[in-house]
Amino acid sequence: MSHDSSARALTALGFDSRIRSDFARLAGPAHAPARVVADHGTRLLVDAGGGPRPGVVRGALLRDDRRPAVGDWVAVAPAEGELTPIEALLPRQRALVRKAAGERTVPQVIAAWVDTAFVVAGLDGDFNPRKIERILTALAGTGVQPVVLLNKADTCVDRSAARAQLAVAAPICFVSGLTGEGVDVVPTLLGRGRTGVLVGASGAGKSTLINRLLGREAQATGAVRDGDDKGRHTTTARALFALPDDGGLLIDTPGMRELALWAGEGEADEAFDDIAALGEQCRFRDCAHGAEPGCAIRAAVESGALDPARLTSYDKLQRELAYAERRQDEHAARAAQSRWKAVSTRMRQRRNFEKRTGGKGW
Ligand SMILES: Nc1nc2c(ncn2[C@@H]2O[C@H](COP(=O)(O)OP(=O)(O)O)[C@@H](O)[C@H]2O)c(=O)[nH]1
Ligand SMILES: [Mg+2]
Ligand SMILES: [Zn+2]
Repeated sequence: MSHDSSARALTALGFDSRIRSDFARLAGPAHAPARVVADHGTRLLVDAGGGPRPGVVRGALLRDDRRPAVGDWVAVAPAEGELTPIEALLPRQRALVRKAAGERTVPQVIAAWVDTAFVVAGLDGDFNPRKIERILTALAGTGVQPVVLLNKADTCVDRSAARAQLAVAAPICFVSGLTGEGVDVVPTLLGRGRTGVLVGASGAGKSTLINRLLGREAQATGAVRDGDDKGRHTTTARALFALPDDGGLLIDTPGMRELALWAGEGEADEAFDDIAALGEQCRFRDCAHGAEPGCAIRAAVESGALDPARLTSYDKLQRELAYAERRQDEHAARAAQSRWKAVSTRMRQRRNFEKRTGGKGW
């Protein structure tokens, strides 16, 4: 591959002037910049502009808390046989992080260098507006732009009722990975070199959306797992895909229950895991642990199982977090509104362009 076409491929992968200067500062003369495009658990795939290659981490990157994640920019050495040595991690930006539930392990980076997080929720039996709101709260202040994709719109009879259940500032789009309806919002929002990530519960239809956008069965979906052709797909836990026609880059993730641990909430949960777990058992979901009947936290204090002083510091921390979230939310709401205006204009322009050119688009 020529130097030029490899440089073009890197730009399409999201390489920009900022990454270039970090790379120049941190890499050696034999290194090349590359992006981590898949994490198969034991093996990472990296792309230096010539397509995905198996990579192997070296030196300090062998430490758990230094392991590159999907989306990361790294410096790689010339390939040794099949394997490309990954020798430096460029300073990570806009990463989505979670902690393994209940354990004191290193935070797990879900995706790095993310511009837009598409929060996918299925409009079928499991539709849970509170869960969507929790994810959006966790995203506030990360610098990642949130967009809600209400998927399986083909199964939804009353869209305005579904929308009315969601009290969020982020743009809300109805899509169907099954029929393809509305899915062009993803490449329209991203565009060349920009990175999105699909997050949301397992079964929401993330992998179906990816496959629809790519026009091929790149990721295994729930339907295939139950089918009779098991093993046809190798499930890739996390992977970054280039959308056709410079539609940007999209990362698929497996479903996660632990999403509430992102961003600012993580600190409180770490020190007060036990109290948070008790709170889940209160009779009312919005229990303030005051005079409400069936409050599991107050019961624990009364039985002596929970030190009232710890409850007091937990309350204090919760109030501080809620305050910080409100401030971030106002900021996020304003940013989302102005960005959404720009996006609707771009979508309109693109539709008009396609009408004029007769292109079938997405
Ligand atoms: N009716 C309908 N079903 C869908 C749609 N998208 C996905 N599904 C189904 O939902 C299930 C889970 O999809 P999958 O993509 O594996 O979800 P993931 O766990 O979020 O990746 C599968 O059985 C899909 O066929 C959709 O737009 N409409
Ligand atoms: Mg999936
Ligand atoms: Zn309570």
